[in-house]
Formats: sequence, structure tokens, C-alpha cells
Amino acid sequence: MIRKRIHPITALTILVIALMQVSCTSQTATDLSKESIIPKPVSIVATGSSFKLKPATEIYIQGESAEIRQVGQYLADRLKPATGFGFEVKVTDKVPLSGNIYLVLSEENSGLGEEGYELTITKKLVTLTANKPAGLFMGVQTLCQLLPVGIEFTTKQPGSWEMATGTITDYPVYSYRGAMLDVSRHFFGVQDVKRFIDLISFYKMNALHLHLSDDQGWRIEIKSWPELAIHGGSTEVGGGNGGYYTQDQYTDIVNYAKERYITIIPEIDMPGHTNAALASYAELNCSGKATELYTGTRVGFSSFCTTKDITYKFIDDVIKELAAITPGPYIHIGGDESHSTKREDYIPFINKVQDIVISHGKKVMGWDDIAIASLKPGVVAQHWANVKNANAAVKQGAKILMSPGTKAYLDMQYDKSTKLGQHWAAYIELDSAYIWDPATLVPGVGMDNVLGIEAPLWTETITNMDEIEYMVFPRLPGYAEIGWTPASSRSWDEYKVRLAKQGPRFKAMGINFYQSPLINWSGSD
Ligand code: TNX
Repeated sequence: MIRKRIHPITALTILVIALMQVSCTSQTATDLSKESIIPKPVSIVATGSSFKLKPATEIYIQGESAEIRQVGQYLADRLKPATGFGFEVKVTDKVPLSGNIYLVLSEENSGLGEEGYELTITKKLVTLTANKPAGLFMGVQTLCQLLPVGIEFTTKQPGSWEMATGTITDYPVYSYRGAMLDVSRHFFGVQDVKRFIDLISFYKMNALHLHLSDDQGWRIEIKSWPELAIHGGSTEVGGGNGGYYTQDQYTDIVNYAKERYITIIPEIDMPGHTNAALASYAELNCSGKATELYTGTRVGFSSFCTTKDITYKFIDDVIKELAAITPGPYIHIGGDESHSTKREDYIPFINKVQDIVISHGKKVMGWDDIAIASLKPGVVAQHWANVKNANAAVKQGAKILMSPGTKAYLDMQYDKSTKLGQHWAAYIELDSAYIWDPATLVPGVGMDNVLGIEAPLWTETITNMDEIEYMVFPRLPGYAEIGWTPASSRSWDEYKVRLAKQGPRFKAMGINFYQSPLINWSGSD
């Protein structure tokens, strides 16, 4: 055998290059506590090893149940494209063999609540346990974030699909964590809404509020008042074609959201913000004359005729049809900026509309403006601007949904250079969006009063999905974390490092995001 002599310096160079390659390319995750999960979990205990997905890895569910099977299938669908593996969902009544993923429902750890989960990863098995299927779904989101970035692509990627071992125990601080999409100022079709749902679900949000009506457009088919959608939905800001969801399409959205443990909260804004309806039916106007359709961006100029009986017959019909296709508990009645409705008309109007919503078996949600009326039990007031109103709502026993315009409005510009959006409430850079606590922001509104957090995207200036994504990302993961992770374990300095690591994931998912200068994105590739 002929042995070539290698000079010691050459050997050392080769060794150093080899080591560099190992550390750059393989990136085998072995320390679970160093993983960048958003929202940050309650507890992580690392055990210093790793589990690897293999072509033979299957997803086992404990006992046959349509809902657990559906979560299992969802996980399989998330893992299949990038890995190219089969991931069959199989039922078992015992702990599966090595190399598999195991989804279990168990009431043992009641502290996990409705949406909590425990994810235990050993070298041999990934076990996800929860009290409820919703918890399994939330755990699946964590599991996906623990895999290499390549998992986010929709085409087969090279890669070693490893996860660090240990146990994550996790549950949310608030029960409502959501976003709002204004589909009235500009209309967005079913596919866009579904993508929006997917994106918010990756960060464990569980509510999507759809702002379905406003001055510029009525976006939901109401069979007993067909002109609302046909005429009232026929345009949008800027004069485009607008559009609306048929009830079947709305149901499709509701079901898609439900499979992702997201509740749809439909809003019919009234008595102001109603020009699209007033243009569709003359009898809803005090003058008896229909208005013209409106494609500008002013607010506060329209009002239902609060003194006419037909107005309440109309609202009853609309809410009845909407309630019938909305499985979630809430109907949002708007109530904001009704500058063209006299206070003495506004208060009895809101009182009557609350009764209508309740009569159709739903709970009332409304912007905090409604707090000047007599709020019925179970009402949720969505705080956006007025501290006095938020306090008035609390005094009446209402829960507060926190959407402060200065902190949580997704249509607010990041800074002066942002082309889209507005800045009437504030410029909201990523640090400002993250550094606040829903339980202390508003004097008089404490943790016990807060239902949760919602980040609304108003779309006066937003016309397509790319623009939606630019305003929503990367602020949204921060709002999701505010809603999930206790304020005491959150810090901006630590969060911004985790957010940087999401950058490559955003890219892999094709998300058009704002590359804020506050984040060291390059440190993450
Ligand atoms: C205020 S927030 C509004 C909306 C606008 C938004 C623009 C609220 C309840 N009303 O009608 O679209 O500002 O930022």
C-alpha cells in the first residue's frame, strides 16, 4: 500500500475546513433551550440530543377520532412537501415504535387548559400531548418551528430533518389572540383570506375578525337583502370592482379557519360606516333616498336611520343569516366613529342591536365606542382609542379586547419612509409594536378585564396580498407572542434575536416582509 504523506499544516487546514462545513451546513440541533420559537413557550427543558425524521416516520394518533386525525393529517401535510416523506396517519392504542411521531389526548395535565400542549422529544420518539385537539394543533406549530428552515418550503429540499430533544410545556396567557382583516375598503378573495389564516395560525393565533361592511363595500351575501352584496359590494376604495363572499364561500372560509383552530368573528359595522348598505336600499335612509356608492377614504359621514322600524327589521334579517353561518360565539356590531348619528339616537340603537344579536344566540362584540350604551352581559368591547370608553365598558362588566391604535394597528406605518398605510395613531416600528402589556397599557383595565389581543389591518391603502404581508410581517409574530407569553417572560432584546431567526422562514414561505433595521436579519441566515 502506498501512503501519501500529508504535510501537517495541510492536514490542519483540511480539518478546519471540514469542521467549518459541519458547523455551517449540518446545524444539527441538540439544545432545545436555544431554539427560536415564537411565541416563546412557557417552559423548555433540554436533554441535549436529537430526533430525526426519516422516510419511514409515521404519525400515530391514540385512538380513532376524526378531530385528532385531522390534526395528524395537517401535520403530515406540513411535513410532506419539503421532506418528500410519506407521513401516513395511523391509529394505535399503544406507544409506537422508535422513529415516529405520536399525538395523544390526555386529561392528565389539566394545567394545559384548552390550547396548551406538552411536546416531548427523545432520540426515539416525538410525543405531543394535550387536553384538547386545539392544544395538539398549537403543539404542531411548535414542532414545525423546531425543524430546519427548509421545512417551510413547498418543494422537496435536501436536508437532515432533525430536532433537539427535551420537553416543552406550553399554554397561552390570553384566550383570544387574533388579527382583523378589513375586506371592505379593499376586497380580498377567498384564497387571500385562506393564506392570511395560514400565516396567523403559524403563530398560534386563534381568531380572525373579518370587517365585512363599511362605507366602501358590503362583502357578504345576505339572501333576504340581495342588493347589499350585488350593488353594495360592487366597488371599493379607488373605484375597483370590489366583490363579496357568497354564503358558501364564507362557510368555506369558516371551515378552513376551524381546521386551524381559528374562530371567525364577522363584523357588520353600524350605525355609521354604512354607506354601502344605504346606497343599496333607499328605505334605510331617513331621507328615503339611496346614497351614491363611495370609493374615497373619509369616515364618519354615514348613518342608518335609527328611528325607522325597517332599520331593525333589516338588522334582524342580516344578523339572523350571519349567525346561521357563523359557528363562533361572537357577532361584531362595529359602533365606531358614528359621527353622523346623534348620541341620543346612538345609545338606544346600540341597545336594540345588542338584543338582536343575543336573540340569535350570539354574543356581542363592538368597538369601545359602544360603552356609552348599556352593555348586556357577555359583551366584549374592543379598545382602539378611547381610554374613557374602555373604562366605561369595564365598569359595566364587559371584557376588553385590546387593539390600541398606537400599538396594535397593522395599517400604521413602520416609520416615515413606509409607503403604505397611515400614521394618524402612530408610527409603529417593531420595538414599539412589541414593548407593551395588554394588562397595564390602559389605566383602569387590568389582566382580569382583558379577553386578549387583536391586531387589525385596515385596508384603505392596501390593495393586494403582497401589501397585506408587508404591513403584517414581521409585526404579527410579536402580537401573537404578547397574547401567548406572560409579560414577565418577555423582553425585546431577547425577542429580536428570535425574530431574526424567523427571517429565513418568512423567505421560505414567500412572505413579503418589512426588513426592519432594528433586526439583525443577516445574523440569522
Ligand atoms: C379608524 S379603528 C377606524 C377605521 C379606519 C382606521 C384607519 C376604528 C374602529 N375605525 O374606520 O379604517 O381608523 O386606521
